[in-house]
Amino acid sequence: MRIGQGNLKEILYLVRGMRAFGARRTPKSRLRVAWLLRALQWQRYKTRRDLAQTLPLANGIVIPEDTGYARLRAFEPGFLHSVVESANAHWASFDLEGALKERGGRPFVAQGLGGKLQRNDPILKLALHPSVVAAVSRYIGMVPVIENITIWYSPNDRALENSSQYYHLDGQDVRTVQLFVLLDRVTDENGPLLVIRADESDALAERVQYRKTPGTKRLDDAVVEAAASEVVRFTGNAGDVLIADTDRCFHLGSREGKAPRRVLVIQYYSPFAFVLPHRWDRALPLAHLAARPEFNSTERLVLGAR
Ligand SMILES: O=C(O)CCC(=O)C(=O)O
Repeated sequence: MRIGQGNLKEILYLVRGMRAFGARRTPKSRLRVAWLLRALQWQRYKTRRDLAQTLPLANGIVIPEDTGYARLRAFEPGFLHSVVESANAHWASFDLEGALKERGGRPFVAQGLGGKLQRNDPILKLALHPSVVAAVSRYIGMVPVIENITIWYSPNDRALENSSQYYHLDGQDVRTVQLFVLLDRVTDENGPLLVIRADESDALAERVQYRKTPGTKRLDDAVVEAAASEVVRFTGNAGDVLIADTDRCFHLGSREGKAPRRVLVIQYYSPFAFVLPHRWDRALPLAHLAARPEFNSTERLVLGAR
């Protein structure tokens, strides 16, 4: 058998590890690799999976399997106000000018909060809220880890080729749940996040054999929108919350507009995500908190304990 250049490249990814290899596969193939990654750490997977089943769903917070997203209206406005206030206080210490200069090819800059949050910070209270953790755990199929908590600032000042301004899947795992909190009012002029429901995205990803490689990861608007019954636009007021699976739902955001946008993003996925190392506890920015006595055992797993 002749090994073509494309196959050779994939073999090299396999040599780098199952996770790097799995990240580049088509949807069904990714699921198979994901299962293998879970099987290789079976006991750790089983602990998280079994615990997920016992966490009670509450406050009507649930991520539907078919849409893969939900607007979250369960929380008291006062609580969400304190989340926005805390984000604004963190933002005040951010060197925006410096970050914009180092922006590279990204349509937004991000302030990582992972290393800065304390137990009593409303942002961490939201991230670890039992009803959020239960809903994300049930949807992902195990107690997840928090990848990071960040504030995104999108200047929306230009179109950037081959960027997240075009429809894509994140491809970090087989399911990644992002909880977005608007920090300012967002209209169609602020480059809002656009999301396609999961079942329609699944069908499209399968049809086009979607792969997260540089040449194939962005899809034309026309192709995606022809396959969708609706395009959900995450516009609204400061404190509005959307929760969405960006590994399953095609999405885009930060398109060129008339005004910037700031969003707080809490991102959850399994510790077996393709983008994490085998020792995820050494890589996750909130994992250092997992040793603190003020967190319970479920919270420690979410923070990144092994
Ligand atoms: O809202 C945006 O700017 C795009 C977000 C995005 O691509 C993502 O969450 O992966």
